[in-house]
Amino acid sequence: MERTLILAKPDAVQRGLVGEIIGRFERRGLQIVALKLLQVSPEVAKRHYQEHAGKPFFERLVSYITSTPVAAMVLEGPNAIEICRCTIGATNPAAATPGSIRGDMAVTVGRNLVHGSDSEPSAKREIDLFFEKTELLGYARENRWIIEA
Ligand code: IDP
Ligand code: MG
Repeated sequence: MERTLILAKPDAVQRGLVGEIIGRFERRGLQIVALKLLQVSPEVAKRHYQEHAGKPFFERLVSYITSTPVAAMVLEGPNAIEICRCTIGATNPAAATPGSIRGDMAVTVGRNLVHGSDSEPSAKREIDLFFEKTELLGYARENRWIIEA
C-alpha cells in the first residue's frame, strides 16, 4: 500500500475541474484518505517545490501555486504513486497521452492542472507538508472492500 499527495492546482479549481480530477482517481480505484481546499503560502510552496529552486521557472511556479486555492488530497492504494503519475500524464501536456488528465484537459506546462508525488520519499515529505497526521483518516484501514484484489 502506498499513499501519495495530489494537488488540483489553481487552474483546476478556477476551471471547475476538481470534481472531474478527483473522479478519475476514484474511478481508477484509489481511496481518498484526506481532502481539503487551501490557499498555499509562499513558504509551503517553496518547500513543496524545493527540488526546482534556482530553475528559471521557479518564481513563476511559486506564484502560480499560491495564486488562488488548491484542492489537496492524499490518495491510497497499491502502487498509488505510479498509478497517479500515469493518470496525471506527462509534465508537458503537449507530450501527455490522451486519456490522461493533462492529455485530455491541459495545453501548457505552466498550467498543467495537477501535482502528484514522484517517489515514496517525496510523497512522505509532501503529505507531511500539507496535512496533519490527524487529518489522515483511518477509514481506509478498516474499509478495504473497495480496492481489495
Ligand atoms: P511534475 O508536476 O510532472 O512532477 P516537475 O518537473 O516536478 O513536474 O515540475 C513541477 C511543475 O513545475 C510542473 O508541474 C509545472 O507546473 C512546472 N514546470 C516544470 N517545468 C517547467 C518549465 O519548463 N516551464 C514552466 N513550468 C514548468
Ligand atoms: Mg514533480
